[in-house]
Amino acid sequence: MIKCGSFLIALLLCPTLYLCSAGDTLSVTCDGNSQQTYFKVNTKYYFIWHTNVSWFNAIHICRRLGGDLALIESASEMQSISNYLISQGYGNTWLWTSGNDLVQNRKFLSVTSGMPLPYTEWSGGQPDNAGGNEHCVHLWLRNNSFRMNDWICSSPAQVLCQSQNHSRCIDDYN
Ligand SMILES: [Ca+2]
Repeated sequence: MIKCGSFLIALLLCPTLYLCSAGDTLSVTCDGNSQQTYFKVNTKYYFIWHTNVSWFNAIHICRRLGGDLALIESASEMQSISNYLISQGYGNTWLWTSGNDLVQNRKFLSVTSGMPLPYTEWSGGQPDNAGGNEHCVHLWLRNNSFRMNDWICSSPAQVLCQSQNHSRCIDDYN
């Protein structure tokens, strides 16, 4: 398979872009920061930030490295991520995602899309807004699958970032 790492390489190696298929990793470099490698799971590319940080810090880390906090959009995506995390030994890891109900309690939006979460897979009894202070969504392993939980946004967790969907919006300057 030919991996098109840049537009120039694509032009040189791929007479038509249809001959190129996406690889299993994606390298992104932003604004002089070190290159970040994303891995492919199902249809999206992700990376995990392995330092525990607040949800607010997590947003900026993903953006700084060319991504966004993960937005899980379907049961298949949730299951694929869960399988991957388990296979890679992340069973004790909590990971921030883009979901939050900071604007309105119990109305969960994605800071990545600005839209209501299209899919949720809460672990048992969640979201419970324990202590009235849980407004950010992370993943944790419960009953052999990674599921969602609302948690305190300032608490420290690792971060699941996804690559940005540059085709989501269209710039039209006409
Ligand atoms: Ca909770």
